[in-house]
Amino acid sequence: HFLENLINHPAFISGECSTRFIDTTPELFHFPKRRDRATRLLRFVGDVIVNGNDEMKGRTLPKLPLSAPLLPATDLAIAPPPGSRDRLKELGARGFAEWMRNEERILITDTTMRDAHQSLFATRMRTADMLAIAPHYARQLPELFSLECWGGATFDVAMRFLKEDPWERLHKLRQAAPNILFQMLLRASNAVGYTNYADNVVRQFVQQAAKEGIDVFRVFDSLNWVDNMRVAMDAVQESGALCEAAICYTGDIFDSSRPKYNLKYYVDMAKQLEKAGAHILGIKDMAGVCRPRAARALVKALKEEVGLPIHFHTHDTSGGSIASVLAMVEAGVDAVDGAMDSMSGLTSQPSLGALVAALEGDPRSPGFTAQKLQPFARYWEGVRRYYAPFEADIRSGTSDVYRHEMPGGQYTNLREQARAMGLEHRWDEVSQGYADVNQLFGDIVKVTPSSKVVGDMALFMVANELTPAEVADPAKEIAFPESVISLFRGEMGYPADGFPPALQAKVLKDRKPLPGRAGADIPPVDLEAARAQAEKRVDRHINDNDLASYLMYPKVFADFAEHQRHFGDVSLVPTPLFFYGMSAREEVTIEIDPGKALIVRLIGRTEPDEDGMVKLFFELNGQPRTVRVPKKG
Ligand code: 3PY
Ligand code: ZN
Repeated sequence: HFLENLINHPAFISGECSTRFIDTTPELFHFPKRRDRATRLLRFVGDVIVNGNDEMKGRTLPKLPLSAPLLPATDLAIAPPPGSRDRLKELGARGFAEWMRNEERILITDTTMRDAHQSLFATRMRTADMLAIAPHYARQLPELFSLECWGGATFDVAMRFLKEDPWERLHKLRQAAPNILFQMLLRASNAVGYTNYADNVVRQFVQQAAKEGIDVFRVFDSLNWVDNMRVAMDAVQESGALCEAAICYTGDIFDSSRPKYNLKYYVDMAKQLEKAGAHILGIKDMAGVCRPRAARALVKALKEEVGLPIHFHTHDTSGGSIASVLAMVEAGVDAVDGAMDSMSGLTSQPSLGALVAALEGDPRSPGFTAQKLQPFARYWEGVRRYYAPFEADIRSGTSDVYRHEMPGGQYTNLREQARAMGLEHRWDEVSQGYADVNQLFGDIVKVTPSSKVVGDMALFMVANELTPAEVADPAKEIAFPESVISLFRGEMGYPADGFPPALQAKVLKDRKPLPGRAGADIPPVDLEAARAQAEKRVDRHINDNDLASYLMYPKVFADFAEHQRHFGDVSLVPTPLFFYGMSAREEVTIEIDPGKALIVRLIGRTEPDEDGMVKLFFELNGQPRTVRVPKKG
């Protein structure tokens, strides 16, 4: 390697090197690192070949080999034209919001890289598949309002299951698409986790996310408690990014049997959010239960009562969401979410192609044609095939969602949880349990993390054959799941009308509920002490992004760091290889840096020896390489 580096060095070739050349040219010694990277990645590939990817255990594999998704035809040599992000830089957050309000075009968010895959295949989409198409978005779709590509469940799933760094994803996407606003979903005081964090942890997280390139933070609270949103909202406003504060839509404003979720409830909340400094008002219909008539009435009332631009988010679980989106567009909503056709429908967002086609020739048309989206839909269709084993077996929309109100982003995850507990065949009972638990809990807003608690309790009831009456019965002893105790203790905040006191007393036993906001109770974290602790735990330097990951998920982060140390940056491995390995004589390219590739060919393998080790024979860029992998189980 040294000789190779030396004879290829331009100074050596041109004869310009002195006797000190070797001492003063450190790059000649760069080979060990690269070799190490290759070794670690080959170790990972070998492990997948011999043991399979852990993530595939118990799943049905697709028919292999899978063909590569077709990218749009784009001249990537041309610089991206100015887009929404340039406008934000020019106008600032308030000016941008004003521009949104005055814009006649409907503004479009594409959720494909976040909510769509969270809702369709348990958040498993990998960075490599997003990164490949990002520069095409930048050049062909600069009219988009935003790309929702971060936050929600993507943060922990990236580290936990995909073994990749969510911050690296953001960083690389940002470089690839510098002109379109990037949007994330932030669970207010729960940040990207499942319970309230200390206020300074939430602030540190927002700061880092804004620094790494998030421009729009959609902030919501899982119980619609505005007091629990202020810390996050203030931090977003301080960062200079757009603060989109969302009301979570539940129930039906016309259902007189559930008067607490009436029009006044939402208008009051919107006014509080406006007062708290929001730049944009989000309507977050996480389950997809906002019907067209309600959509129209809601936007009309909000437009009359609040001065903010309004951004509508929904899910197509019922199959009827496009009607609600169009009703909102007619009623004057400013921005809406959708997903590229092949990533839309079912529990995901409504189809962007259908929406844009519906508005062709309309004064509110978004400024591009549905046809322009087709190459993107085709690419995502190919990508989606990679993830087939994670899809829920649902063939159609279901208007049953109006009964259970399960968020689209939770649906596939809850089915995953049910599967892991051996309860997938009892899914009907789980979904009925979900509706029952909601009533037991006092008819609450259900969105992460409150929805996760409702889901945990539903699974718990099905697994333990418990009826709602038994759960409510003070005489029946029940060891409630931890998350239920935490919810009733107020660790995720409180609904406006509190929890039902009798059940709260039963769940908490002799524990006391928190007197107010959890964040006011949790002492600030000493960030430098946490960094030192994390450094000790993972035995390497911890930067501010790593620190944010550690503060959110200490164990998940530590396990991920360990995986990284052993196997390197596996986000570089193409998705079929990552999940399904490779067969003998197959050749795969792993691009480890732009323009720098490892060409890996599997030549053959041995049976496990007496120590259970399998030898794999590869060709790496034409050179023979042997990897020894322990056969598990
Ligand atoms: C999340 O918080 O991850 C959601 O998608 C909520 O809808
Ligand atoms: Zn959603």
